[in-house]
Amino acid sequence: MRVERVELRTIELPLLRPFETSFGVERVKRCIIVRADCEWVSGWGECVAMDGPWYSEETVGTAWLMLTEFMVPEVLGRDLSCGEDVHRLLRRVRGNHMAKAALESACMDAIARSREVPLARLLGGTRTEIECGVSIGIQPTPEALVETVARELEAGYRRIKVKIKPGADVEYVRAVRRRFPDVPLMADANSAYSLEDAERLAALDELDLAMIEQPLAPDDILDHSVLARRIRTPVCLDESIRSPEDARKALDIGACEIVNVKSGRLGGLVPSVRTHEVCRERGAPVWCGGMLETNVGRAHNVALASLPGFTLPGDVSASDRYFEQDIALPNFELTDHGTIGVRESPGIGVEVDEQRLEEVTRLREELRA
Ligand code: OSB
Ligand code: MG
Repeated sequence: MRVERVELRTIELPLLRPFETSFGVERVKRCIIVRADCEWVSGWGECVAMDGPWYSEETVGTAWLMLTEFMVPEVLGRDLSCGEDVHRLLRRVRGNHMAKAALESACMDAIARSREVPLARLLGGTRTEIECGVSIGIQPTPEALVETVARELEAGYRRIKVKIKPGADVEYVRAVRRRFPDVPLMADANSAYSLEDAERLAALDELDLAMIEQPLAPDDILDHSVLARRIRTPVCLDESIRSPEDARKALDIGACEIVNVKSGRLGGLVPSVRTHEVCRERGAPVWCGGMLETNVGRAHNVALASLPGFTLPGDVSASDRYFEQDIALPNFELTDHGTIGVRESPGIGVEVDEQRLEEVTRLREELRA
């Protein structure tokens, strides 16, 4: 199946609620949507790079440049039959994983559609539904956080993750734990701490957290292995794990017990599946992270989370938490037992609403073979 045309769009979609992390507040979702036209089918992908280089080095602008100058030209006119083909064509490009993942996942959707199989099955997924958690942004007060958690539990989510930063950590999480003694709870620091804060982080030990996510710097797997020995809360790595090899090394030196798998960070679905395998071989659970995706990226996440090693509820939540009107349908909805059903239609299982996409498009470029 030959890639004949690739269309890139930058879109802007207002978020229903602002989302605050240790690195800043997001109010509008600005991202790149990739459409790969391959003979008789089209595939869709989403680039999770954010406006600024706060989560990783990549931004919407750098991803646009990498895609148009170096990545799309590599795949145009090429014949693709599996995900590895795309991965191989882009192997020469170093880094820029989010840009790479966007193009790779659009091609994967096209491949799955051309074979008339769900993407989940193409990836090796075995689940029919995935367990869902929520990621709650930093709130103005512990009381406001408790109220937000109560609302999400009411909506049916089974695991609560709260964002923390110095000044909004132990006291906030403790307030949640006091009100909900049994709820599966975790905290995500997005690299806001250093090893010198070990004592502060050890104060979380008594709160019975399922894990603490990415307390230290993205490039510091080593210090995480030291921290992991000083606190009782299990460590999960997000930003630090950029390849299956990173996961292997982090697990082998005891830097973490759990890995957050995000295809944007790992450079695509192919390396995500491999990372999942590496963790599975070592008995380490993985879960699927999220980056406030539209239904295009969300559909890819749901397919990925259907793999057998995704044994913990992830940050893949229902569509109605994010946008008033998404760019693709149908929306993902929570079942009465706190899960999302894995789509059974070919490809990612959502169709892009072209009119809505046009409304929210700010920039568009078309590249042909
Ligand atoms: O660290 O997991 C993170 C969103 C943007 C950047 C980083 C992260 C997140 C989330 C949001 O936690 C999860 C979601 O999509 O709901
Ligand atoms: Mg995280």
